[in-house]
Amino acid sequence: MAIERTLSIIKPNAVAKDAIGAILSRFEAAGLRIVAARMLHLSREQACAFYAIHQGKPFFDELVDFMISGPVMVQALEGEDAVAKNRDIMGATNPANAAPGTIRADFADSFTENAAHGSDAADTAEVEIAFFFPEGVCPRTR
Ligand code: IDP
Repeated sequence: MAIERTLSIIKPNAVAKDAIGAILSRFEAAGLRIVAARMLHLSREQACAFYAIHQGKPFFDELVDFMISGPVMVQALEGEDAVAKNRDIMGATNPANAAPGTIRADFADSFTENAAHGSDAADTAEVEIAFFFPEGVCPRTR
C-alpha cells in the first residue's frame, strides 16, 4: 500500500475540551506520523476559502462561524493509506453515525461541531496541506 499524506484538523470544540493530546495519540498509535503541525485561530476569510466547496449549502454559515470560534490544531499526517486510515479513525461525518471508539463518537457535539476534519482523497489532501503549510513539508526520516 502507498505511503500517503492527509490533512487533519482538530476543530475548535475538541481543542476547547483539551483533547489535542488524546486525538494525536490515536493517529500515532495507528501508524500515522505527524510531519507538520501548527495551532492557529482561523480568520473568516481562511475558513471560507478552506470550505469554499460548501459555499451555498445550508450549513455553510454555521460551519464557518464554528471554525472561527476558537483555535484549531492542524497537522499533516503521513503513513500507509493515510487518507482512508484517518477517516476511519475519525468516524462518520455525522457523529450520530460514527462508530464507537472513533474521534467523532468520542468528541463531537453535533453534525457541525464534529471535532475533526480529514481530507477525503489524496489529491484534495495535497491542496489542503499546501493551504496550511505553503512552505512545504519534509518527509519524516526518523
Ligand atoms: P467531512 O468533514 O467528513 O469531509 P464534508 O461533507 O466535507 O464532511 O463537510 C464538511 C464539514 O461540514 C463537516 O465535517 C461538518 O462539520 C459540516 N457539515 C457537513 N454536512 C453537514 C450538515 O448536513 N449539517 C451540519 N454540518 C454539516
